[in-house]
Amino acid sequence: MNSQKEISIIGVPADFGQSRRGVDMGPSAIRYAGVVERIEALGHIVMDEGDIPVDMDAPREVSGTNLKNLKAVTEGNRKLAEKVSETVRGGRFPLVLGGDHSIAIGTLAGLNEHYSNLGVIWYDAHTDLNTAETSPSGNIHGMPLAVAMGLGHGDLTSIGSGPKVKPENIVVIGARSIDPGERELVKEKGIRVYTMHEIDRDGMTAIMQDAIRYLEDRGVDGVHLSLDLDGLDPLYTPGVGTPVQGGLSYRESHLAMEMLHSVGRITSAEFVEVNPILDERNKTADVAVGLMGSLFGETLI
Ligand code: 5AB
Ligand code: MN
Ligand code: MN
Ligand code: MN
Repeated sequence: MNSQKEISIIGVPADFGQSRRGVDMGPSAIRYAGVVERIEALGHIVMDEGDIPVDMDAPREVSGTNLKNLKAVTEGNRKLAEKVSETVRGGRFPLVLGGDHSIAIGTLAGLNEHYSNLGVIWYDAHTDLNTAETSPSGNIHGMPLAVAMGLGHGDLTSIGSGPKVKPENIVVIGARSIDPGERELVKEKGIRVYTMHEIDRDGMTAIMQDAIRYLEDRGVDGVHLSLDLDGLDPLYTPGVGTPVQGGLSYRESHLAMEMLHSVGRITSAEFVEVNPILDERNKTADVAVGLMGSLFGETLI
């Protein structure tokens, strides 16, 4: 039986963390794919809180800092942090819809007001551990996990107070595109990364069991799922800005969500990087909504 949750859907129509237009339409595409109905059908109470106001007319800056659109990213994330914090304060489960992955900065800042030992599951082809010093692109969507650990530009790390997550409370699942600076940080900080190699070798069941046990052993007081749709293979989710071949399958991803549901420890989630302009007939948004279904208790029978 499903334990009933009150879920607040928070849209973040922002694309400033990367350079391809269209990902700001992700929340619309996910709503169009039926997210509210899908989760309500499972017996949960769903409130669609609409979108965080994002100034899409903000100028696109390519400053010399290797942090594209720093001001717009900072502003959007401040608002999101506020909204996420208010949601948790009200006893509701924040379900954040992106938008590019830079919005995780705001989500984690908001969660940090309420958890002192948060665990994070980062489901992604990438580790998103760059800083301005290591980023090959200057795109902030490749940096949110570093920012959450307190590393990076002060404008970003100072959203909310202090570091938002301890490196030893992070698990990354599905990584297969890791930049040299990120690889160094993974080693230096001892971040638990399950690359595609481990998943191919051991299978998704063993990996998820290990990841869940690892976080439990850390004594986490909440677990946030940050799911970048490019964690899946582009065969299943073509509508993403930075696709990488050789990714997680549709079934592996559902299995992962089903296992997370059965453990019952996820306290917040975000689904990001859905870009309807790059998509095929809203396929990526459909997959996102299906995965949310599994996360919130949908079963095949
Ligand atoms: B995503 C890359 N590592 O920093 C960079 O989609 C890609 O949020 C980042 O995971 C991809 O530009 C960021 C090459
Ligand atoms: Mn990614
Ligand atoms: Mn990402
Ligand atoms: Mn991407």
